[in-house]
Amino acid sequence: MLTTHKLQLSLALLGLATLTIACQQSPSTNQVSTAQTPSEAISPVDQTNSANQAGDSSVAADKSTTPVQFKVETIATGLEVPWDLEPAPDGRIFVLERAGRVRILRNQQLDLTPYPVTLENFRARGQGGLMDMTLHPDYANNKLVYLAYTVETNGAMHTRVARFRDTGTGLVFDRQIFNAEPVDNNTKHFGSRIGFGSDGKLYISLGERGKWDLAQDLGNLKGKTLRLEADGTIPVDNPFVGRAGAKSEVFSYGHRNAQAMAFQPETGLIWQAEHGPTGNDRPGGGDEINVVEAGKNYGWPLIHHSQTQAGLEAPLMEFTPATAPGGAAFYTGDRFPQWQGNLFVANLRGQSLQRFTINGQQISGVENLLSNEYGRLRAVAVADGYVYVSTSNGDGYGAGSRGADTILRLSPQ
Ligand SMILES: [Ca+2]
Repeated sequence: MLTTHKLQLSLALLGLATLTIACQQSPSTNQVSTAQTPSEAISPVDQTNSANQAGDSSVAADKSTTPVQFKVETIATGLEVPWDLEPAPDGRIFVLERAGRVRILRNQQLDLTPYPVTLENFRARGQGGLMDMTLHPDYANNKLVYLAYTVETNGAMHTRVARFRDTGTGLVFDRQIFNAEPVDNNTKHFGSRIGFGSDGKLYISLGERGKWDLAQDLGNLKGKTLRLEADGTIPVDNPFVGRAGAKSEVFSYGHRNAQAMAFQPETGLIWQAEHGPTGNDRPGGGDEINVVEAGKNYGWPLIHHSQTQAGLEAPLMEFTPATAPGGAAFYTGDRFPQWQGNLFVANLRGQSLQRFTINGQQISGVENLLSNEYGRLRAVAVADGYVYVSTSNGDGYGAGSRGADTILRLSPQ
């Protein structure tokens, strides 16, 4: 059931969004947008059943939920399912296309020639492909980057994370970091977001590959968040180290398919958004936002949507019908002071960029941006105070053809 003040929160934001649309000036650039009325109902979880839901401030007192006017520019076109946007400290942004290409965006221009990289045994098939990149915490000095992608051996696929060195003219293989074995012969629920936490450890989100019960099996890596050292070895302080029958790589479990992960700068908390069931496995919807913590069980498939059960973590917020979150990033920068510290989540089926205000470990407000204007949205990144978003209309679920995808940039109006 909905708690009263969360319901009021959603209604308050609906009102703000409507007001903003009414006040919006005519576009001064090629494409302009501002807050849109949420296209889908948002179903906050029952706060009475979650220890993490106390102490929300009222939306009316939270100025950060006020919609901000911004313009949207299309800065790159002709892309093939750009799954990740990874900003580098030198101002470049790496663009990963699912088909296996790394591209460079610099000075708002996409290099015509892909950035050379060789991915051994790489295969883009089903939901797999080249999925994510993250930079080593000391990238500025060691130029090491990590790629997550799917490989195929004997007809079976799995997720690999490998490390490369950025030479300035391409990426050169350094070493394999992780292989999500055993392999599986289906082509779905790879998860495959990667990133370094504030503790310097490498976190990997792995989907359950469509085999629900694996998410609860600590002896299997699927349906988990994993935690590794930068060289791929297993940290001795991982939560299940030494437990009989458990994989030591596991950090959290009970995940269906988390394709969005972001590290909160001020707190180091790991935020994930994951896909809920499609209707084939459980009733459709129930996409989740969670703060992922060591040793915790996020419930799939034992609980889903806003269900609760002792010992299992219910989501901070869930979305029915499905929004299908594809990427997430925290805002830091000077161009949108009102967005400082907000969490952005790009949605595929939801065709929106959601902006969440956060109070402690709670979501205190949500605003839907870009709703139904650009189709499916996959990756979101923040660089130099701008917000970058990629579309994913050519991914087989959208209406776009191969090569139909774009990168958008949000800047102050
Ligand atoms: Ca990335």
